[in-house]
Amino acid sequence: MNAVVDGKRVPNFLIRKLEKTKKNNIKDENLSDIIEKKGYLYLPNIIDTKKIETARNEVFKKLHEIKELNDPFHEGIFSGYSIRDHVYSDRGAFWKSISSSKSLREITNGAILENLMSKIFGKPAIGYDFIFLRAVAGGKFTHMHCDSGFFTRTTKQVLTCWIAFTEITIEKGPLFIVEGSHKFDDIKKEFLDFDVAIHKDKKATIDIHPVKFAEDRNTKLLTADFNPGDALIFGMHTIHGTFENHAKDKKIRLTCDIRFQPKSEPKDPRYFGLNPGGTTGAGYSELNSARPLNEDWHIR
Ligand SMILES: O=C(O)CCC(=O)C(=O)O
Ligand SMILES: [Fe+2]
Repeated sequence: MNAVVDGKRVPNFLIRKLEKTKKNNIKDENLSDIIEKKGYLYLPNIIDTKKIETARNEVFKKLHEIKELNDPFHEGIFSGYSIRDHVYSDRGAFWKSISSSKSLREITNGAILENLMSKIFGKPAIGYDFIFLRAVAGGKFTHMHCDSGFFTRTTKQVLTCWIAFTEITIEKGPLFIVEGSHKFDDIKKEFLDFDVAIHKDKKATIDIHPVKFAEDRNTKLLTADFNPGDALIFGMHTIHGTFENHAKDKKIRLTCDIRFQPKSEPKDPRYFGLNPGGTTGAGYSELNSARPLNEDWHIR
């Protein structure tokens, strides 16, 4: 099984496994020190798999109704087809409704992650209301970037949590972290005051193929065979992207990413409230996921 980005094979020697933080050790470890040192926390099986399954099936059922998934819908197999735009006149409203399901929100904005994040920050934390649920079909991947240009307008104390809702082996396009990248000073400098919605002449995407990027910097791409319920937490300067979903079984990758910050820090109104505008102000319609599964993605 191969890792691929943009149709190009990623050689195995560039790939290394993420180091696990064991659930039993969470109590004892200084989690913020680990993030400071490694740039991430990898937490297998942090969310109850039954809860994940319920949330996933709700999403899959909706995608099946618009003919994007084959029967039986719970397998999550992409049909290659979509009637999303015939059924829903407003893509953003549709994706917002999917993103608002109680079963999903119990995971993303529920007690487990909130408590964990509070432990990491050392003070009460809050999850952003605007979340990034991603249903990813074949041929798609997320370009390398760091999250600072999106989420640090009002506070720098922000962490991303990426959650797996399906099995994501290497050919299904898991997330990867560039090892040691949270300490790449040139990148930190380049993106320190960058705001993707203000500095429109610049992109958040690091437009270098991950193979070249890792080779040039003599580093590795860290990833894992993710299972439903696994989570990965990382800071705003950690460079990450995803491999391409090129799975022969045509199963989609379902993940959701959400940001957390201390409750006491000023909130960016774009990401909080009942009708958050998101990064650009266009709401949930700005997300690639709001596009029918058979449509190409934009690059930010
Ligand atoms: O899942 C993806 O495709 C990208 C995730 C990401 O960039 C993030 O969680 O910050
Ligand atoms: Fe990201």
